[in-house]
Amino acid sequence: MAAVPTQEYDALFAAGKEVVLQDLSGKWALITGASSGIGKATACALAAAGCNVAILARRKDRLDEIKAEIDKRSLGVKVKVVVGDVNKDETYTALKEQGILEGTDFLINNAGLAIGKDPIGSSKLDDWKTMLDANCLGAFRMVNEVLPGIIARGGGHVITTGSIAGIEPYEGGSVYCASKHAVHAFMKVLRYENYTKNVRCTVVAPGAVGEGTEFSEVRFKGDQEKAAAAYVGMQELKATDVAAQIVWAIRQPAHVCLDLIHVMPTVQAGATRIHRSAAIPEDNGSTKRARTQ
Ligand code: 8X3
Repeated sequence: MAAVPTQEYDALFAAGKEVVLQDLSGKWALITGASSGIGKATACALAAAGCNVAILARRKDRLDEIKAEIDKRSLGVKVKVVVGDVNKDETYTALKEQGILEGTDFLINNAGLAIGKDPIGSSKLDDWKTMLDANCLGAFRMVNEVLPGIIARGGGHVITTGSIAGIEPYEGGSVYCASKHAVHAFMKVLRYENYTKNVRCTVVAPGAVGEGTEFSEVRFKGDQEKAAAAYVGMQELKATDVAAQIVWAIRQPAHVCLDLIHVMPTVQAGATRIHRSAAIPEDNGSTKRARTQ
């Protein structure tokens, strides 16, 4: 039997300063939920990394704005806009017509939401349906439709936005947590079924993500005060923090798959363990006053 190859010292030292990342030029990423938050940040970050992007969401004006921003930066990438809902048949017709179903290398399966934070017994059925439709059925269907093309192209990457809520449920989060647990389970099965086909599968599971997103506003149905209260006294994650993780996962060497990226604010150690304080550390080592309501 051949010996396991050794790694030279030069390689050991290089790992700390010259990370070899994959070149994304000529590749296509399809990003769902791309009109805001993590999806929008990921579209911009991937374009900056040289990847062509197909951006999908329901709000055309937002998508057009993102396309214009990418175009004006002359990044040398192409942008396709798809206006649609991940649960509608016509969205998949449009994806097919634009050659996206067959042409995607990386699916950033991000569309989803939390809506309502009422306890079981007084939750709204419509809120549950909305979350299950978007977070589960829509996300699962998107993978089902895009995966054959990825396999036909010789491999690729499916990244789905999970959550701390998919790892640790919490009061008031019943169906949101259930939907994200389902997402994590679905992605595990996807991994089991595709690790022999050069398809990488990643769940990115953030804790509290506020800045740059509409997450909390949507959850609290436009109540700005309640939405802001979620992040008082803490530096939560920004949309760009999560986007950077997604780009990092995609750009890993081809033999490396990040199955789960569980990224949390430094001050959050669990779904309900958040340290809130009067002063928030900044990246430069100083502190700023905590956000207040
Ligand atoms: C978003 C994080 O903690 O609001 O998925 O569920 S949390």
